Amino acid sequence: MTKAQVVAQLLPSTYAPKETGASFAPTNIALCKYWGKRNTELNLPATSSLSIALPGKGAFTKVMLSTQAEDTVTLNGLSIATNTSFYRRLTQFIELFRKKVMWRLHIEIQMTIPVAAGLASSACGFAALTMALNDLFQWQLPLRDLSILARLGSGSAARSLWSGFVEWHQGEREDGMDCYAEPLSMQWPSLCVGILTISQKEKFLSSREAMLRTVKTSDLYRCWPDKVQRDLTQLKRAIHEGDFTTFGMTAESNALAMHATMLSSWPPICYALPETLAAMQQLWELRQQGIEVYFTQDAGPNLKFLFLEESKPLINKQFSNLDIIYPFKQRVG
Ligand code: 2P0
Repeated sequence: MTKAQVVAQLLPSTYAPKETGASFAPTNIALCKYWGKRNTELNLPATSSLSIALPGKGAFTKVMLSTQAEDTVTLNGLSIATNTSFYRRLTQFIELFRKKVMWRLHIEIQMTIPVAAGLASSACGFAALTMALNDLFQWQLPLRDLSILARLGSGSAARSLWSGFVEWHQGEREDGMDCYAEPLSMQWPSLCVGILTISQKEKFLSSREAMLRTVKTSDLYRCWPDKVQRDLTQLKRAIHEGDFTTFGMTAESNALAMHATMLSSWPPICYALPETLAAMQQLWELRQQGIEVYFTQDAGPNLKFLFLEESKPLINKQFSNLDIIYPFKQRVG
């Protein structure tokens, strides 16, 4: 099954562009991670996952028909060269939807987060692009179908179409038609996410490569699918009951287990920097003092803290440079 075959199943048989399409997609932080694929062509994950969207942090994307000989892309106002992997990844995705050769596009992306520093820039990037294309080509597809299309660009993009908690179902079908995300209805207004930026440098190894290597070489990876299943159930129960201790503990343990599978890969993969470990130690000390704060970490050295509003003053005292976000109180775009 190819991407083009999936696209053909979902899109209307004929469609035509209007002048401009635009959309915003928030970035998402996984509380139960996606790590490993059952199908690399369609980005079908080995397990389900669960995330939280970060309002105000993400991608604003505009797509326009262009008269240029090839597609053009700008990122935060700067033109992207055609020989970069960023350009190639985007235009390969666009190619899936181009009915007529003369439909050349100009794509303008404004990111409010650093690109490729483990803050899920590809997730919000491909989600915003998919929704902007839906607007441009007037497909009028439901979000569930757009989630499937966004996944073809980047797995975690399947989760970036909504605010709040989002679950991405692993599905079983070979064509991935049952592998989409959907939002959970539960809200948690006092929940805070604090971003501790340790480095904004581009990661040394892409998530895509790192996942492949982990699945191929890590002995610990065999335990991962069972761990995810348990964590997912536990997280959903904790969200439902407002049980912050179980929520934080499960998210932190899930992230640490994912990084353990990477450390046990060969060659080993370690996204943490010395400052990452120092911050973890500092956070664990705070917890020993009775302050409920947990962390999660993605494919980069930065940490995302999870805590409730009531703990904010004490946490801010120790970590004065935290960028604090209220996922359920702020406007999405
Ligand atoms: C996640 N990450 O669940 C996990 C946790 C990074 C660590 O999804 O190959 O950029 O495009 O499907 O989506 C990053 O992986 O990988 C990711 P592809 P993607 O958020």
